[in-house]
Amino acid sequence: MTTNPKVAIVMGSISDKDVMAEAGKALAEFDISYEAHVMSAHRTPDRVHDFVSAAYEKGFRVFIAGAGKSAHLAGVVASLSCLPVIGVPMQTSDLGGLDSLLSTVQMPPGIPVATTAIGKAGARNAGLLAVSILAASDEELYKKLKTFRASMAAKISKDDEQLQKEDWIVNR
Ligand code: RP5
Repeated sequence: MTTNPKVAIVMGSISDKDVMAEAGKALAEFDISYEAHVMSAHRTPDRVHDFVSAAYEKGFRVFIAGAGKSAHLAGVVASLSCLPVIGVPMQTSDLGGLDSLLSTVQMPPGIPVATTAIGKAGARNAGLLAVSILAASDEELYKKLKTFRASMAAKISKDDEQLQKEDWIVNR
């Protein structure tokens, strides 16, 4: 946790912590400060209301909201703030996360939530999307993001080179 956080990561339960940590890690790779809190749309609606209503004035610019099952957290956050909201659907034991995904993604017109993939991949992408949103008005950050993408592409090229050297069944 650092000073002047730009991103607020909220999660519906402490059981979401390990997944949502991926969002925090992605932000940390770009030196983006963030705060993370547990608050539930269903169990602590007042806490969600109070935190989200005060967020813009405190300097937050993006929300990342992760929740599972009837996952209303991202939608409720979006209903309370005009800041961009990225929703991360949690994997669940009963329906595999399809429940969380549909609850998060199917927002009615007017109140958008940018929904990522289910689970850890989605949480990482939520962090990276928050970086993109902030980078749109921050040239330094934009350059960092381009360098990050270029290094990912370079790794793919290197992996392909390596694959060609291997005696692998597809290449026979
Ligand atoms: C949601 O219900 C949380 O986001 C969590 O993913 C799910 C289960 O919560 P716990 O029963 O583990 O607290 O509100």
